[in-house]
Amino acid sequence: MATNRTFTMIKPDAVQENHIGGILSMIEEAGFRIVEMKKVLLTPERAGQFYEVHKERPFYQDLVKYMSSGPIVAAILEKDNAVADFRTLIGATNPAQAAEGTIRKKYAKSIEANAVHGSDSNENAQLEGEFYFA
Ligand code: YYY
Ligand code: MG
Repeated sequence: MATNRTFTMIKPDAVQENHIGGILSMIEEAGFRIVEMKKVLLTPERAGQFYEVHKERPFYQDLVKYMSSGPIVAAILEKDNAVADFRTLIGATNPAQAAEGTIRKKYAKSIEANAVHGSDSNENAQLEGEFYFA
């Protein structure tokens, strides 16, 4: 089951600019089923916990501030090969390097405000999903 699921967030800039619908359309058109979904405003503490793996990185403080700056949409997605296929669909972290047809190419504004999150492994997909939908 876990191998066929991934976890995503639509980040504050994309929510603020009314791109929830456009992004969910790209996700559904790519064959993902939305299993769970909710809109949430993270506290800085919760955002910090979510990105704890990055806490030694220079961008961590700014990332926590950004991710708690407005509501996000959290969702669990299902599809064969969900984790890898979703990383392909979202594109590179830095939108300047994101391929044509990817969500980040279309909607990301910067490396920080890059529109969407996608889990990087089956294990993290499980943990990240539980973080919001325990
Ligand atoms: O998995 P992904 O979101 O593509 O990138 P990560 O390397 O896991 O970084 C998480 C998050 O941190 C990224 O989506 C934006 C932000 N970030 C940043 O602001 N500046 C960087 N140089 C690298 C990442
Ligand atoms: Mg990552």
